[in-house]
Amino acid sequence: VNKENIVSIQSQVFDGFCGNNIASFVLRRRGHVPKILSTVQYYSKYKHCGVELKCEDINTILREFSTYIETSLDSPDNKIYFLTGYIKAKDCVEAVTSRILELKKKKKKEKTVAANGGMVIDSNDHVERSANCHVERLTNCHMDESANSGAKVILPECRHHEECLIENLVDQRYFWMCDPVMGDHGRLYVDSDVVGVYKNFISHVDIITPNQFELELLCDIKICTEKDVIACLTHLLNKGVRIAIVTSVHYNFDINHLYLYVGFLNKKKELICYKYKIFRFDFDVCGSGDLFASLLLSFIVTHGGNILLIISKVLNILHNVIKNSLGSLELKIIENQDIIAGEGTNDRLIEGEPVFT
Ligand code: PXL
Repeated sequence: VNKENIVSIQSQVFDGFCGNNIASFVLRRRGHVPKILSTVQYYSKYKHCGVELKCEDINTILREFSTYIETSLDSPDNKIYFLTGYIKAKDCVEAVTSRILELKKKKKKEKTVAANGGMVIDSNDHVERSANCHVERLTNCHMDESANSGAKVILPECRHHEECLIENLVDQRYFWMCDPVMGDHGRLYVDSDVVGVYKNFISHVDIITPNQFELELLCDIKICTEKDVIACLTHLLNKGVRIAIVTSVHYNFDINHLYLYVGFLNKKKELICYKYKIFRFDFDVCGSGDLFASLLLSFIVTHGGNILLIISKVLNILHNVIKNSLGSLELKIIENQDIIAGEGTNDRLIEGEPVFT
């Protein structure tokens, strides 16, 4: 019996690569058996003509999945991982999030029943998460600051630090990775009222992976400096998100690089934040975010372990796939399938460095 249930809810296109066209290939090529729900069937990511699922259709399919989970795989060991991406309309985002939260409630009850010898204790996840979540300072693991360039280098033991372990940060039995796909570079490609829905449901998300524009929308903060990024990540974590990752921060003072930031709270509710400096290719093709999210989910499901190392590996794969796609209008997903299926360690890893205020 396959106890790993990965559900990917994203767009599908007739031509090219984005959304589920990427996620279904990446997840299957890496050995998973994902369940795929496509919220729209468009011509391409450049031409949004085609069919959009109605929220009733989404409800029908996800209710059926919920019944399937309850009846045929009725065991607390079953793991469910949701990956959500492009959803165009407000009522559809609401339908998806409501079904995810319903199932989560059921799974939580199941766990509490098992842990209490049959007695149901209905814990309130939301309150439990956001209580006492104020950020006092930015902390870090041991660092070596003596390196000649003055650059901060993370020592290897940091990688194994308990507070960076994915197992300690999220409940892997029931997990929601939300890529709040809304737009890029100041342009929305979903209905504008979708923003408010994501804001409302954000406290239930385990990992959120917005790009810079989407992070600005979610937090109502314009990002110009690192301080702004920290303010945004802090905002999301205080709302209850377990791990916040912004995938593509670009600064006017450094046009040759993009920055990825990852933030989470340690047991003392202090912010732990790391950044990754990424070489910026002259490649402005959507889909890199979709590739990042599906690879990240795969590594989390298969390996677990240190989130900082997982991000390094995923960025390593992404870097190589983009490098090999330069000059094309599409990510070359199929041509790079062996890189995509790999462990991301064939090159020097892009390392995270701790961020302080
Ligand atoms: O890559 C994000 C994405 C997903 N789905 C559709 C898109 C885009 C970006 O343009 O158009 C349909």
